[in-house]
Amino acid sequence: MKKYITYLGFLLALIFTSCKTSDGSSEAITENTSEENEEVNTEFQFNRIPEAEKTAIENGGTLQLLSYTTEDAAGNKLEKEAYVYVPAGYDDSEKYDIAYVMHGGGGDISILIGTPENPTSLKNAIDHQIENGDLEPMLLVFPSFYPNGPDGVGMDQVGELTYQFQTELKNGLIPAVESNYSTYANSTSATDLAASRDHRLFTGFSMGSVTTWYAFAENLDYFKYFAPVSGDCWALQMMGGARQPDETANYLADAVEQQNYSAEDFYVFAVTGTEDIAYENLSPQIASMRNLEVFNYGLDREENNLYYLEIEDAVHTNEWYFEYVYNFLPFFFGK
Ligand code: FER
Repeated sequence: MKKYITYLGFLLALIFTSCKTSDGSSEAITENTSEENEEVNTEFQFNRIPEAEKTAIENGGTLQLLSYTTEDAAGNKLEKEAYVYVPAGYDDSEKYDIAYVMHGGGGDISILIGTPENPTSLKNAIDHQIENGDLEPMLLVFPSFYPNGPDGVGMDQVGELTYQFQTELKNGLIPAVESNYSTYANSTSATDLAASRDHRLFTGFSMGSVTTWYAFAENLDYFKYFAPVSGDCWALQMMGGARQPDETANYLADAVEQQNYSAEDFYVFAVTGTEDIAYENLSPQIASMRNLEVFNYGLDREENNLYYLEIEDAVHTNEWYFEYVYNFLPFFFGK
């Protein structure tokens, strides 16, 4: 009988610890994994952006418009722009971590970060995190995969544009940004960009997440970190994460090998909400990835290379993306 009660208690404790709080945040769960009762965090500690951190600080970072010339896949010349978030106190003699951040379908270079006159709450929150010391001063780049804006571009073309963007990213955008701003790249040669990949993140929301999976498959030599949010990999087909999860996972695993990298050379932090329209597309893909040897699930950045954060009740909006960015930037580039 006593044994039975102990077992029941254990079950109840299990159920209790897996409950999520109703405000969408989740509590860290610790479990005993070894004889020595070593505590291992198995769940990410997610924090909402405090309201006070959505408002502007004095002397925060600046948004600078960068113009660059590049080529599309057919070799046609493109004149493009991106916003660059430059942290307060930026000093050309220092080296900065850098994130490339891609908007979703219909978006543009200001939809996520705003403009110098009208910054978004994401821009303000990043200013606060750097001012508070939660985040090292870093650069963030906000480009667009649209060559000439979103007008008249259909869904079928958008997928193709997120793929084509990989050429521009490597040959046009990264060299333009990193020859103007001081990063860990000593020059914008392919060798120096690859040598500094530990200091570079690609992230995006929705179609920006589709772009992020392509960056993983095509530009792993320039990026170690990836945060695909609320969007699956479309390399095999549109919504491939839902329609061909195993094949999509295999494609990503093969891409690691084909680019001459291995399990310890990347970390993918995927996020979505349980009420997000992309939840049904991303979840099966991540589940299939977890079955493959190259992907090691967990939060230890030394031991693991894949994590999937699912936020209870969160939906498919830029505002939820801001909440996720606020959480994973310190995970990668915190003090
Ligand atoms: C997804 C990936 C991208 C998804 C939607 C999108 C529904 C893009 C939508 C849009 O830009 O309108 O997995 O799931």
